[in-house]
Amino acid sequence: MIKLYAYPRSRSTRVVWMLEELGVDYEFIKIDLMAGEGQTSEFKSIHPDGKVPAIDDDGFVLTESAAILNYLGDKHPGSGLIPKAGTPERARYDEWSYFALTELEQPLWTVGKHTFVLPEDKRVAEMLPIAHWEFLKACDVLSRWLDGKEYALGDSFTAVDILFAHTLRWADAFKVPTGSEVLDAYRDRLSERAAFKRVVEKESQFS
Ligand SMILES: N[C@@H](CCC(=O)N[C@@H](CS)C(=O)NCC(=O)O)C(=O)O
Repeated sequence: MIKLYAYPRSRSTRVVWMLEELGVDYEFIKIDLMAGEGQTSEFKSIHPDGKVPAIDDDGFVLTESAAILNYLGDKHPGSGLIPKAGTPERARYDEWSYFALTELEQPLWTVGKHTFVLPEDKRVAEMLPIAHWEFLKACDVLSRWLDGKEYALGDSFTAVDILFAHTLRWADAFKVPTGSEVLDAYRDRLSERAAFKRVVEKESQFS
């Protein structure tokens, strides 16, 4: 069974969501980041940077949330959660996945880090206006792409929707507006999925 090293409402939520969409059995192993469990030498032998998520699939250890989604999707090609490699659909999937991580998540995480994540003496308040501006710029691009679409790649839900919806839910939790009714409706629509409700239930058991 896949072991998932996770902490509720962190980037490991993306992997919980993927596993719930796939209907794959997994063991949720809580790494209490707030209690410093990420920094033990035991956990660092799994994730060298002491972060979540990480998975152990029968001895194969993998980190980085998006890479884990791709690995799981490729392992279950019948799920349709990731387009087949070597197709234009996969290229489009990759394009928007990289956008999610580098254009959308990055400025939002900068806001998070310099508002509540980093120790107070490492926070730089002057970075916040530019990070907000960059996030809104990325939201505008995504909003125009999603307008009129049910999902990021069109008619069917894929793992890139997990990256987007999770990031947009973080924005909501961080009280950072997207400036887009399209994005807010998309986030709320995806949060209604049965698999996501199971994610909330699972994480509540470990909160
Ligand atoms: N790029 C990594 C980022 C992982 C990451 O930063 N995880 C956070 C939780 S959301 C973490 O474990 N932080 C603990 C720490 O920085 O010590 C991914 O997407 O998996």
